[in-house]
Amino acid sequence: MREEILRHNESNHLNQQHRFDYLKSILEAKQIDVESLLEKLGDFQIAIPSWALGTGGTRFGRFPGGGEPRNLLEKIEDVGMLHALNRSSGAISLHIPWDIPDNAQEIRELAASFDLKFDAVNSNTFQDQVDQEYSYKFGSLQHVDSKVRRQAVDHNIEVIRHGVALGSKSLTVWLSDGSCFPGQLNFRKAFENTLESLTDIYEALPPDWKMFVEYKAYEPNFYSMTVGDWGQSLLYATKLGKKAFTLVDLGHHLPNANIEQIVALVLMERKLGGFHFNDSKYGDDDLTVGSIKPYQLFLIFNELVTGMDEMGLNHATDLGWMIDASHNVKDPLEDLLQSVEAIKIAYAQSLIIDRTALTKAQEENDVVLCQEIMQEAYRTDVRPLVAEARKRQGGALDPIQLFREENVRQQLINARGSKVLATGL
Ligand SMILES: [Mn+2]
Repeated sequence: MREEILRHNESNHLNQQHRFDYLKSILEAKQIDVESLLEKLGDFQIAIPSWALGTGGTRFGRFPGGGEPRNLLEKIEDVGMLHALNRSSGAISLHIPWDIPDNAQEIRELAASFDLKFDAVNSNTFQDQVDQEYSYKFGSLQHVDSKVRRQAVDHNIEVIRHGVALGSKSLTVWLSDGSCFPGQLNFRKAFENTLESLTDIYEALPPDWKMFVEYKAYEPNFYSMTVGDWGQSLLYATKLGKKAFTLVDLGHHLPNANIEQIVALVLMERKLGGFHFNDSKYGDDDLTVGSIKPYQLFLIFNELVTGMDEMGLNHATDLGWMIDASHNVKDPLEDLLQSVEAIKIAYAQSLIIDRTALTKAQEENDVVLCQEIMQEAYRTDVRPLVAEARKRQGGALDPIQLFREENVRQQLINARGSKVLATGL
């Protein structure tokens, strides 16, 4: 891909130069250090989930597009290709048991050859696997039967073992546990069982690992979820200890929730561990990041950047950044390129907010000026800046254009076939 990228960048050079020079002059007039922005953008990496590389589906159907990765090796190749194009997807997040690394050494070497790291490993107790003894129909870590809870705990510990073999440093636990009807569940017992099970898993974590407790408001359970919102997640994370954190998935809130405020407060408590990026119109739609509510994404990044700066945290390394999206009408690889781009744009916009002026306007209760300052940053077209950072890291100025110019999808179909199905959602 190296030569193709150079050729592509050469042919897009003039257009990029005009746009970048124009933006640079605007930013420099505001005393913004453009070189420092480019450096931060270059460092910022977003992990790709192994389950988003195939076409997603709904309970009504799935319409695969062909050339999907048939195994973990091919999934790593796909993420490697994305990372070569955008130099911003330098990690992969695995879901066990959908992607069990049979030969960890081989998998690690392949990933390293693409300059990829292993982000959080994800456990799965929301489905029954063919060889498992007890069913998760009525929950896993919360279950009334201790034998079911033990099985779910053991699975999580096995996932940690796979993660250790790959060099991962975190475990994400998302539970579908809850209840569908009033009266079905004793809420306090379900919480206590879950906490006890999570404690068993927590104790199996290596010292330098983090545990992310992901919450979700509803689905698959529709009356109650045992980790239903940020408050419950924070409660578990606080009781578990300093290696446990809340994970925010943008699609896991009730409609119109003020996610940026949740992010600000959980971060303030030093309990924000990571992010699952996606976008939604109605619920857990898992749509492309930034496709529906880009302003909300920008407001979230505003809280992340200002909070992390005040706490002395490193934007690129101190929180886990991951995409969690999947749907059925786009080429999954093009979709992931769009999602990563949307995240970087929101991040770049949040870096150019005039914070001194905003703080002053807040202290003077100048509501109009506060909005002006926020929207001045949001309405600045930072795409040439993001592209410049990508080019300097060796990526393509326009990754999607190059993906199409090189007929990558057709090449994948030729190599893998048109009727293959990736494991996952
Ligand atoms: Mn998620």
